[in-house]
Amino acid sequence: MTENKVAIIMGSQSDWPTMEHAANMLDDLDIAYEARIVSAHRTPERMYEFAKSAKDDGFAVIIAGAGGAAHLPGMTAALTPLPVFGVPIQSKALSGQDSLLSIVQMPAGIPVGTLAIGKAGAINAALLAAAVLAITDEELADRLNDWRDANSARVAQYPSSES
Ligand code: RP5
Repeated sequence: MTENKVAIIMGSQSDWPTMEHAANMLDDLDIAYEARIVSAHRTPERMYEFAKSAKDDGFAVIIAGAGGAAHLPGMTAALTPLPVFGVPIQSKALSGQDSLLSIVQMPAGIPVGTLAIGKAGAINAALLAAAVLAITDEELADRLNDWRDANSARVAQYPSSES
């Protein structure tokens, strides 16, 4: 088990079906994480306390999922020196384009690494977190390489009509 911990935070319980994909990916790579609901709008004090203490609490990377007017990743990034990867949740009203633009358009000075909308973004956020941790963790680097090899091996050479 990799000791460096990843924090998966999200603005709402309704984000979990998306963010669970990040958690599952971290499980597959045997990376320790904690998942928490931390809303920039509804629980701003919780967000502040989490972000200010995240580094001292032993987290190394933060994955933050939010939808709509998605301030959580940017606000969190403003409060911690840790790398923050933002996952735009696929909102009902605008299919996640609101989430994406809210997260990706950070003014210069406070970066948020923004992933794709929805499930793909959640999975890739976990893989990106793994890649960061793997820089200083050779065993994790091997597991990540194995996962990538297996991912390649799952791609058939030829298309099939059978589902
Ligand atoms: C955001 O508002 C959350 O990240 C969520 O994606 C969105 C809607 O939240 P709920 O109304 O479903 O709780 O803060």
